[in-house]
Amino acid sequence: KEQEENTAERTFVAIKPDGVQRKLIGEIIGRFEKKGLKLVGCKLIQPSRKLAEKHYAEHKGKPFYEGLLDFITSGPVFAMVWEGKEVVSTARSLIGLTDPLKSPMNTIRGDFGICVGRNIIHGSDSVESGKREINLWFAKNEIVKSGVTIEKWIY
Ligand code: ABT
Ligand code: MG
Repeated sequence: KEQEENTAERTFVAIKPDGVQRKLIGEIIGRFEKKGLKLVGCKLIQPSRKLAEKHYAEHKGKPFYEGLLDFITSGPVFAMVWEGKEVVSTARSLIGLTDPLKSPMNTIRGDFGICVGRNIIHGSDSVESGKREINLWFAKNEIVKSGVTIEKWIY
């Protein structure tokens, strides 16, 4: 029971076209796994313009919006769902700040990025955004059920 409560939170994480092209998928999955988070869904997907528009709806009208859509649809994206205790904020900590140059070393963006418009990876910014984004990118049957594996070495 306690274990169910600890691991129930989920977040949507996506390695953007720059991260995929730079062969960072394995490195990034490794960092999330080593932290103790659990991968419950993943796929390589070329996002449609429509999916990108829905994903970045909050930025509609901003000066960088069209360029952002061009970028995110420019190549394959590695979409993932991760599960774990406070996984939304934990994932954001592993990812770092929006601007890779301001992001500390030992974060993904701090270690691998230079430019805010090529910041390698996305992570949901709240539990609510996480639910919305997981529903947007994944069908229900593409995510494994909670509690299928027991994480007794972590919780
Ligand atoms: P995402 O994980 O992509 O949502 O990034 P994050 O939440 O850290 O930052 P936000 B503010 O959501 O940025 C979304 C994308 O827009 C890009 N961007 C943002 C710019 O290019 N210029 C800007 O001035 C701002 C604020 C960065 C993010 N993605 N990329 N690529
Ligand atoms: Mg964001």
